[in-house]
Amino acid sequence: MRSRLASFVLALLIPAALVPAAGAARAAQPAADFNGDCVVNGIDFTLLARSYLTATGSLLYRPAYDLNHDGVINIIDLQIFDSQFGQRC
Ligand SMILES: [Ca+2]
Ligand SMILES: [Ca+2]
Repeated sequence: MRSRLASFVLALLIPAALVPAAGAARAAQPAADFNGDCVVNGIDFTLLARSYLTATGSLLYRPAYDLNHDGVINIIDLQIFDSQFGQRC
């Protein structure tokens, strides 16, 4: 919840059209947005690439990058990533 002071300051600094209303629904974050910046781009690809061809038990395996949750980060996850590339929140 945004404080009244924060809302006031935002109203002074940012045009109203750019400020979401308090409680406004936000589009769902794509699963492939690994760094949480609300866009699936090359940065997320770099993160996935570091764990490519790893499986559960590997030090480099990251569950978040296993987009189909099968315990392996491979071409299937890359295809899912590709289908989400460019998506935004
Ligand atoms: Ca991202
Ligand atoms: Ca997988």
